[in-house]
Amino acid sequence: MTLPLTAIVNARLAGRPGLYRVAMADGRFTAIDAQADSQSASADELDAGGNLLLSPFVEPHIHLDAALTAGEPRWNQSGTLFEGIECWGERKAMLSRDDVVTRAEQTLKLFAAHGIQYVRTHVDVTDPQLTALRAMVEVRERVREFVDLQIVAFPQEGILSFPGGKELMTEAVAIGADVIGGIPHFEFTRDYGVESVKWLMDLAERNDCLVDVHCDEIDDPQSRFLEVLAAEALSRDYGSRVTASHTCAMHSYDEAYCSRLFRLLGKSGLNFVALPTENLHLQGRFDGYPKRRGVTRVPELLDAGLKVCFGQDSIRDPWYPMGNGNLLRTLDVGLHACHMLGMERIDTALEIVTDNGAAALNLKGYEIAVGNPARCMVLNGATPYEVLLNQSPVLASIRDGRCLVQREAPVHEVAGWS
Ligand code: 17E
Ligand code: FE2
Repeated sequence: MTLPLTAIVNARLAGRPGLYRVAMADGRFTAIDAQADSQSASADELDAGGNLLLSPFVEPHIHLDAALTAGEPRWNQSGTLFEGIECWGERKAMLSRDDVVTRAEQTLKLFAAHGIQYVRTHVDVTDPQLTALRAMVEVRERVREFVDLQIVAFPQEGILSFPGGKELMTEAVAIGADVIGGIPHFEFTRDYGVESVKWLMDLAERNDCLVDVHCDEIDDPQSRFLEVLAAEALSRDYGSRVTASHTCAMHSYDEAYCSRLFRLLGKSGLNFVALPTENLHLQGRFDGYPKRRGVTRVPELLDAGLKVCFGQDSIRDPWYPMGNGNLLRTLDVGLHACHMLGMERIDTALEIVTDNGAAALNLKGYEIAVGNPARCMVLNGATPYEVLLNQSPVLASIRDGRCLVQREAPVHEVAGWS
């Protein structure tokens, strides 16, 4: 472990002109002062070099139980969600505690190296042994020094459509899941889907848990479980604690339906997670040309005042063979897929992978502010635009006053080319 820092100097803060000195002690921020000029850093200070200092990245949606299993026991040939679920069913039968702990920790280490300090993982609980869920509860403790981990009880094969589904969800909460999940679009019938959403909201309320539902991850414009989730959240006054993940079908809804839906969404105050790399890959698979992108209506949701964050969803698993832990890659893809390269969108783009993720996870004390835990990262660039252009891994990640990651900015010299 590195020695604690006393300050970060020459930092740029989002939306504020000039350079700042951010002081810390005992793992918390103690002062944030504007600097008149650039300063040199002493041995226990970090020089941000005029780059952006932000709160850490938040990964709001990853399946750590399946991470790093791509190709085991076979590759997903069709690239559909459904073949992914079949491949995973075969791999799931081979899970052990050590297997899950090893792969989850390898993945979290990769995330931490990219400035992520908060992670929400979905863990499949349609397993009578709950092997992965039990292992993940252990992992949550083992990694505490490096990342905060939230665990979602995720019923991959359904709550009503899987034998003992309700009992397994209930047991997962008793074992230590933080968040209640669901998958209404994959239940056998529309009625099961509706009932599953009501049932999981009851479970969440009873146990004072957050909610994060895989909702309408399908190119079927008739998949309308988001309205059910939003109405349930509204009537229970639970909206800020509820997240709708994927909502791909919204890409295929017609405008008249969306205009009614958005009225409800605005009232409910739900959080949204879009998974652009994953859903570009999985959706549109039943289309000829033109092929749908399958990414939810991100700019429209943001303009309606709702919080949307981006997650990676998968890292080398039965659904998606790629992924490197760098949320800036996911952000870049998402901004392209959603027509969000206008300068106003670029200026606020980093909020999607920081503040909006923190809202979905209901994080407290996340901001860089006096009294909060001294957690932050230095990005390679003085502005969001520069950060997006550079596409470089974070230059530093600081957690509770200690430097977890520090690296040089990549150089772009070409030998002999002056
Ligand atoms: N399971 C699911 O239902 N959808 C996904 N995108 C992944 C797992 C990765
Ligand atoms: Fe997912």
